[in-house]
Amino acid sequence: MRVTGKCLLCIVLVAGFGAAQSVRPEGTLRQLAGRRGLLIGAAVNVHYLSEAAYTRTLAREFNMAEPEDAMKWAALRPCENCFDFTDADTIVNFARLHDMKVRGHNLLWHSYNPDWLMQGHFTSKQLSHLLQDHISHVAGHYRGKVFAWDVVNEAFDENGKLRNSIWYNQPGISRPLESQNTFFIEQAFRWAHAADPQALLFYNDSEAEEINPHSDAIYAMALDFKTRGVPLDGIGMQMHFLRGAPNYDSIAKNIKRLTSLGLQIHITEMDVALPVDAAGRVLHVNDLQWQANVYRHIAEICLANSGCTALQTWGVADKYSWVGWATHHTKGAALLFDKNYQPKPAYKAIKNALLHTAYGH
Ligand code: 9MR
Repeated sequence: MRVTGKCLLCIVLVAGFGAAQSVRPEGTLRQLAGRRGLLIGAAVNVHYLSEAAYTRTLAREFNMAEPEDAMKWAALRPCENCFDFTDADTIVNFARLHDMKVRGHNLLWHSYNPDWLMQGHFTSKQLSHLLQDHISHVAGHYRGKVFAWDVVNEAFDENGKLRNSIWYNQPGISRPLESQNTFFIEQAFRWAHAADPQALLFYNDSEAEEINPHSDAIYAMALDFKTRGVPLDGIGMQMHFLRGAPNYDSIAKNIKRLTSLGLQIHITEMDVALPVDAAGRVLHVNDLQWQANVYRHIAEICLANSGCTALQTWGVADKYSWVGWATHHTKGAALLFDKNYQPKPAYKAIKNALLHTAYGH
């Protein structure tokens, strides 16, 4: 047989397809998750979209993306009267091109705010206007493109107390005398709903996955909001596991009490950190299987409750992850793909959960 240039390409493509099939006969993560009606996501950093292995892995394995930083105030709002949507738009366009849903993160946080805002000595009334304007502008810009927003991020501390912030009490946005102390959160949700009535609106927090004073405070707020018709659709559970395995029963119970209010749960920022050497290599090879078990348990808990509709990791591969700098590079290797974008046991474990866990009610 004469092999023309075109045929040669066919052979390469068929060979490549065959290889991919033999590595992953059951399909990619997003294919399996799609069959289960689960969104499987990754936090995305615009700087790495120029790296072929990064974009290939992201588009092949995930059906949801969330800008890791590009939608935060400091990124979007370089000065009081200007918005810069360049990086965030790049991520949103990438996701849309690859048929991925986009989660927005976030509209109100005590952290990662621009200096002009933090040092502007604004009055409560001015802060109200700034926040309303920001939410309308940003949620309006992404109307129909961002399907779910982390409207408010990490407003409570681990004791269930509202954290000090410009939005809450320093000096806090202006509020009616008789209002609750969660008024600034409520207001953010109402403004987000007005800007994009179709978007799902989430409250997102960390270390509030299990039943504890932190999650009790979030539950109390959620119950109050649902009772009074504040447009809250779901709770984001970050699930950064940096210090060992969580209490799975407690997480399942917390998810159940929240979904019983009619709320969705999104697992929004999952990673499972392992001890690593200075080069980022895992110290104990058995840890990879331990890590896989944590991922599998969480995926199973999510799949067992039909209100848990998304599972997202905080990054695509171990090559780039906040865990390294947050732990002075003593921990890392926290994601589903290693530094060379090769799938880890945790990847297989989530697939097994998707293939074998019974449907939730
Ligand atoms: O991973 C994010 C890192 O790149 C940023 O520098 C940092 C500050 O904006 O935020 C990190 O992401 C955080 C997320 O926005 C909220 N939950 C905790 C995440 C890890 O710190």
